[in-house]
Amino acid sequence: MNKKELEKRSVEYRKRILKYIVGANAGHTGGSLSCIDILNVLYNHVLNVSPQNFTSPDRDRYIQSKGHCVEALFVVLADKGFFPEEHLETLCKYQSHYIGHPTKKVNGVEQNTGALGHGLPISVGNAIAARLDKKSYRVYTLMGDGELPEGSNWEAALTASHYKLDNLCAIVDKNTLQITGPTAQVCNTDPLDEKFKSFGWAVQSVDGHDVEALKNAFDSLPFESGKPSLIIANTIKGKGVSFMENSIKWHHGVPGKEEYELALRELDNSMQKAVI
Ligand SMILES: Cc1ncc(C[n+]2csc(CCOP(=O)(O)OP(=O)(O)O)c2C)c(N)n1
Repeated sequence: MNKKELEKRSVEYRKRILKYIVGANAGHTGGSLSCIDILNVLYNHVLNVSPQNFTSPDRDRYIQSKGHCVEALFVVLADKGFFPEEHLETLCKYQSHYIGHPTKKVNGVEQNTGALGHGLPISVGNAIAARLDKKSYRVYTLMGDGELPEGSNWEAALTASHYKLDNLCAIVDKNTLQITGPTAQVCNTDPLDEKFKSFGWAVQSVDGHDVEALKNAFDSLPFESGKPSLIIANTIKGKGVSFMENSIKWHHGVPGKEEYELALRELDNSMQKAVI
């Protein structure tokens, strides 16, 4: 997909994220809107994953460690044909498999996540398995910057460089806010690039809403032979809806009727800009 097509797709995904969060009256709005451009580029440009090859041992693995932003993942999986989009009308309803965190009961979900700090360790295991099985698939995991204080991430980061896992790519959706406040105030992880480099990783920072920059970063993997790669995606929590941007309230805020209509109007306006 070219830049314009990806940008239009992102706007469409943002509208659907809001639609299903409003329908469920629950969800992680801000963090889903911050990571959706990353998921868009992953699923429409990078990953060798489809409903047809999902049981193949050769498929790429995508593990969404920031599992609370499952709405972004579900919307993209539906778009890629893993399940009919109408299924999302059952999001968070009694007995639905479409719950508030990824579960393998949903087609296309690689791992159950949601307890933060698990995606990177599981991804390291998958990347080691690829080596042992002599497979060329890549493993990708998406983390939040507020997730990084979990100690398991740093054990995994050490292990990844120890085993020279250059088939592993972690992406940090660095929207600088977490659940209770700015990440820098809750538990500062900056300077993130220096920390990961000192753990033996190769690091690139990009604008996480610039689909072209994301494509270029993913296309140049591994950043260094013999090292795991980290993409620091600088993003805005709530991106695309002005009154949701950079606001803690929207970590798991659900828009009311008027807010939803206003958000859709804004997104429709940005769709027109994306078309030109
Ligand atoms: C082990 C664990 N501790 C606490 C939580 C509760 N929790 C849910 S979201 C969140 C903040 C995560 O922040 P970040 O990773 O930056 O997410 P984003 O801002 O991208 O939504 C927390 C602490 C959790 N899901 N798992």
